[in-house]
Amino acid sequence: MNAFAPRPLRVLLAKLGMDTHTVGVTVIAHALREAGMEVIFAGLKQTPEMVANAAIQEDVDVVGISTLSAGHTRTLPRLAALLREMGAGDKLLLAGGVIPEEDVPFLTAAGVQKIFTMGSDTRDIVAYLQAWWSEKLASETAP
Ligand code: B12
Repeated sequence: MNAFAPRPLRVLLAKLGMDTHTVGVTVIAHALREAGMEVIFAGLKQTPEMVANAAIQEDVDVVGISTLSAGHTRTLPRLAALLREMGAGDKLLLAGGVIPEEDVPFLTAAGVQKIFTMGSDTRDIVAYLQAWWSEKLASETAP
């Protein structure tokens, strides 16, 4: 890597609770890796505490949760709160999967910055992350 090039975006992907739908998270992991991002998969059956700890230990920029079996209105706000409490509120918290539209305002108010529901185009997800990362790098290097 060019010493002057920005470091790649680091993303932690995980699934919370008993949700064992793995296709979406696998598709996202491949798409982000193909776009040059570093992707770590924390695995299935994680708790919000496990994910928050892994996010800090792995020093990721983004935490992405894939959720298809409900429970997201309980687990995602808990994860957002833990990240804030642990001083990691600057990490981007994303979620995707089967999330009813009516839950979106509640989740965004609780600290999930962006939600990509069923049928989202992976190119839109990559573009969103690239734009967020460029903005973050620009704000970090601004005089
Ligand atoms: C395949 C499937 C299964 C397979 C899973 C196999 C596997 N290893 O993944 C099997 C048969 C095992 C299964 C089991 C069950 N399933 Co199922 N399953 C599905 C199905 C048909 C497709 C899911 C899928 O793979 N989609 C393809 C991927 C590519 O799409 P995706 O995951 O949505 O991901 C996209 C976006 O959501 C987004 N995204 C997803 N994750 C992330 C993460 C991030 C960070 C980002 C940015 C974006 C993102 O980007 C992706 C690309 O567009 C859905 C119906 C559906 N149409 O979604 C039901 C569905 C999810 N299942 C459902 C249910 C109820 C179950 C069971 C409870 C059934 C049962 N009674 O046993 C169990 C639960 C098992 C468990 N413990 O979790 C319900 C969930 C209902 C709900 N949430 O309210 C659904 C919606 C079916 C329905 N209409 O009722 N299932």
